[in-house]
Amino acid sequence: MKNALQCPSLFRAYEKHFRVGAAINGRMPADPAYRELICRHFNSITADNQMKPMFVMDRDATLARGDLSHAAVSFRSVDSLLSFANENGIAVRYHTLAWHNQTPRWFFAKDWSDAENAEPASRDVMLARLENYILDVMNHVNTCFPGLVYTWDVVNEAIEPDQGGPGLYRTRSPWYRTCGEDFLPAAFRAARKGQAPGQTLCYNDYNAFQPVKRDAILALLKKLQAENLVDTMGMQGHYVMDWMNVSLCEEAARAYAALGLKLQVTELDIHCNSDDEEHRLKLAQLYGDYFAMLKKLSAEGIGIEAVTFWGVTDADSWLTGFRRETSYPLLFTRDKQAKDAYDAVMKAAE
Ligand code: 9MR
Repeated sequence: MKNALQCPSLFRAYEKHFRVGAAINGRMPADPAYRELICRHFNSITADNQMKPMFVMDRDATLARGDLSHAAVSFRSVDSLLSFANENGIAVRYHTLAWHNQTPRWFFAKDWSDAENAEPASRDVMLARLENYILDVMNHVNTCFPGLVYTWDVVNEAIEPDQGGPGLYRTRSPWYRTCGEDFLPAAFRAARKGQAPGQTLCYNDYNAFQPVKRDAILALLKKLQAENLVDTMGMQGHYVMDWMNVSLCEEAARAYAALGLKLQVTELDIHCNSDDEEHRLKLAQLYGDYFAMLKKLSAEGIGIEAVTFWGVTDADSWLTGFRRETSYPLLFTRDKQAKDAYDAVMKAAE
């Protein structure tokens, strides 16, 4: 294995096709080895957490402001990441504006109460809070860091077949419970108002390759397109080695692109619970096939804006905690060595 700090750049290898990005955490910009690794291999970053509503919405300031339809926001964690990107000439994808998760529960309460059984705010109030929040974030980012963000995850993970009523919407989401499916077009309308020229608006979801979920997402995207509200489909791409199916990913990517949308792979990793030789080679095969497929789509003229890994090295992956076993899902080892999977991705670019 080779030191990832000395290997040829991933993003340069794919420059003709799409940006290559990574999700980073708040500690990485202060770590010289991570800084070097990120700048060498990625020309797009997003935050694994710091840009999510729970890190931006400020309850004390909201209570002090006393406006029941307008939460106060604080951009400390967002700005430190945007400054890092800005100083190093790295573009940013903003993840995420409207999400059922990592949004404080008080944001959905009638009187900003933080109690578990608080009375929810009405639909109209929630739609006003949603628009105010989205515009506050977009205006701040576009004013303080003009030209830095190229794409916004406007709504994340609204379709969930296991909870699905009509349309297979995620019915247990506080957004769905307060506003029904109307929160989706409302979020995108606000984002259209807040976007700067050249930025794209993205719907983002996981398991977007699975036929049942894919078809529900396609129906949602068509509704949004009828009002020209969405530009890009974000296929997250959290895969598991034993069931990842590159052909199904290709079929789904083609179906989204056939609507006239751009594509992004927004959160790529392949869970794998060993790094013995057999697993290393299988991981390399899957990554190689996957990137070859993406490159083929791009060569055919399908617009792929970016492919973003969910983490930089295996040490940063959320999967180890989530799967309750050590995971080896990315291209670089915990010691920042380039794996066979890195070689396979580079080979697919040739
Ligand atoms: O990587 C994120 C992890 O640190 C958080 O604990 C988790 C909380 O839900 O969110 C992770 O990121 C998720 C992303 O925001 C949306 N798609 C699924 C990702 C992995 O769970």
